[in-house]
Amino acid sequence: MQLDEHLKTFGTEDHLQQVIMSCAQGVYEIAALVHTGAALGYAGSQNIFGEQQLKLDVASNDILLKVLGEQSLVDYVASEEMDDEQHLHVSNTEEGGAQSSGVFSVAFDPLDGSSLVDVNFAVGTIIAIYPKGSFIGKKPGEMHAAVIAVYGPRTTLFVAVKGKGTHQYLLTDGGFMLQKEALKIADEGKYFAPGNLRACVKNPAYKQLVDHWLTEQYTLRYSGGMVPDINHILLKGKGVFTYPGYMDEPNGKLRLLYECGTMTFAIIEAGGIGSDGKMSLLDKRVEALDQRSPIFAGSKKEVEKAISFFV
Ligand code: P6P
Repeated sequence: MQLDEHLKTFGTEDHLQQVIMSCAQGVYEIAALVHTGAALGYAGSQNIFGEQQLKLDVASNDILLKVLGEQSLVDYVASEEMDDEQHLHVSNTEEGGAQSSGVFSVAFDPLDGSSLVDVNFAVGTIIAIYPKGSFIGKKPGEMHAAVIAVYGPRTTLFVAVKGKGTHQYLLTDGGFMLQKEALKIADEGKYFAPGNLRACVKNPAYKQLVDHWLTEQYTLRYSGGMVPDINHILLKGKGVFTYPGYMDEPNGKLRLLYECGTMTFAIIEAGGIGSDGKMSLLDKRVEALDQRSPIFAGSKKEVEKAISFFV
């Protein structure tokens, strides 16, 4: 079943479906870039985090800005590769104000883990569809949907719609076709994806947690790409992904708006949980576009167990 047909089967609102399909078009074009080796090398610029941008980062960002810019339904856009959010389709009102036709605001990490492309590891695109308006002050729990692409041996797409579950689609010659409907994450499962192991040196709680996983003979599944690592949990239906803070970065490396909130939304729609160690990431308010957050996400009991080492 085609993506657009499947979205209709669970009553996806028409305007939301249109934006999801625009995101899917963007993913289709980014996949072509990633898989054909176009746009390799450095762009000669830095993003808001001071990270050197790859030509692939900039090209992927431009693709999403294009497909979303063509959508009159999009109000604000924000990207990990841009310094600030952009207000689209703004027209001046007779009273001298500004208004937009947009209905949704869309935040994205156009190519998460892009530095892994040159070693041919899987990477991904993370897209969050929020209600209209600025992202500042919003919470990931307000999202309408998440669209998450995995560029690996195959290109696959997760679409999670609020209250309607998380579903996987495979890019075929005939477009995105339903592969797995209503993914389910069990409460327990012995896979672990331990990000930022460097923190073990100064954070004994993390060292004890890793020792627990080793003692209990958990299976390590960590690639350094958040999207493929969480893809593994979603498709195997169990496991835990962690990226805690550390001394000089108490909130860790991953961004609430562009990565942690969106990935958690898809995990929760599949029956898992996602926390910063103290609260659900869906309830964590976006105070700044570049806000970072620790993340513990996946099987409910595995996440709770992991967090228990830090209290
Ligand atoms: P580390 C990729 O650069 C990324 O943003 C996430 O996709 C991934 O989970 C994390 O960083 C990996 O970080 O410190 O293990 O390189």
